[in-house]
Amino acid sequence: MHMGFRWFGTGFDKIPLGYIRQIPGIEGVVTTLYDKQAGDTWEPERIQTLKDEVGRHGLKILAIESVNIHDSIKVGSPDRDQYIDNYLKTIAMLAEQDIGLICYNFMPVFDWTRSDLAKVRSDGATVFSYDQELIDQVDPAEMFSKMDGSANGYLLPGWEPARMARIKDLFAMYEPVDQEGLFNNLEYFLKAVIPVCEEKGLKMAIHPDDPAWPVFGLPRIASTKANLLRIINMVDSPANGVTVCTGSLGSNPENDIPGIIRSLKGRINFAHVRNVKHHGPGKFDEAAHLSTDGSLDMFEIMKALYETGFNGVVRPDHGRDIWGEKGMPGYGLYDRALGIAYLNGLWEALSKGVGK
Ligand code: DNO
Repeated sequence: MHMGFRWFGTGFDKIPLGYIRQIPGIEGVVTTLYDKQAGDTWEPERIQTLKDEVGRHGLKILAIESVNIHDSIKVGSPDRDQYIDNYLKTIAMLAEQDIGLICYNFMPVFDWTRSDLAKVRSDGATVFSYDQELIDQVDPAEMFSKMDGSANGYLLPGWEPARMARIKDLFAMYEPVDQEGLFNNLEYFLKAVIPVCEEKGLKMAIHPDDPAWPVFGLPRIASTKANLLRIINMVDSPANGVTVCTGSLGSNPENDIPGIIRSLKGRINFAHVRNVKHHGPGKFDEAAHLSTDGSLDMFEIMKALYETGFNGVVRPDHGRDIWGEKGMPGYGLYDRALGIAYLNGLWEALSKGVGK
């Protein structure tokens, strides 16, 4: 297991790399060129500068999260090949600098969605929360200002203002795309990209839908065990893998996460490990990583990873805002560092035979 911490880059993230370096057991960061738009080609100099900056702090780039996919690829428009071509160039340039993992998603219009970015808990911490009834009352076009207005001045991942400004056009663009259409467009993309990944020694890891069901009537294709198996079988290669995001998959209590991990054996290229607390259908709050703070059994999750021989990159995920920190919602330092300490503890116990 290689432990990482998501860091959005200088100018976007206020957590110093030197602080990240002090988290016990940390190996590197999961990062990106945050100013790049979906469809752009990444320049080698920019990648090199990022790598050098991270390296100066004794850290590695463990993964790129994300190289976002242009909507033309997701929709299957005639101009998609040009954007796939740009993606292939970016893959080649990342691989050239020994970066071996890309996390991406194939969600239409919205990446992750929440109804509240700062729900106050009984312990005084704030967390992300989701309530389908509240989401059903929101006009999708208002969604961006709602999210942006409670982001503490940060740019939220997956909520690029330039894209969100075109939200009505985006909805129109996805109008003809149903679930099967989206599956087909993903398959077309993977068939073009995975052979190049194999050649260059880089792995792809699709991120599950968050929450794990369709929102605003848009199709979603990465939210169940059956769908994830279908995706990895589209191109049967270790380079075509999954990001097991326990919080995203775990938003749906019907998803048995240890079972999903076992059935994806060998094809989990990245793990985001966090907890959620269910409050009934379509309703959940995020939680501290600890099992007893939420509804997921984190020991069983780590055990499934351990027993299936997982040796990939892991990162903690959204944390609570605690101890007065007003960071990027979900991405503060303190609670995610606590999450790492806990996950490392579980892993050490597993590697010493506890629970056998
Ligand atoms: C949200 C994240 C997502 C994730 C992308 C991967 O906090 O989990 O934005 O990074 O879906 O492409």
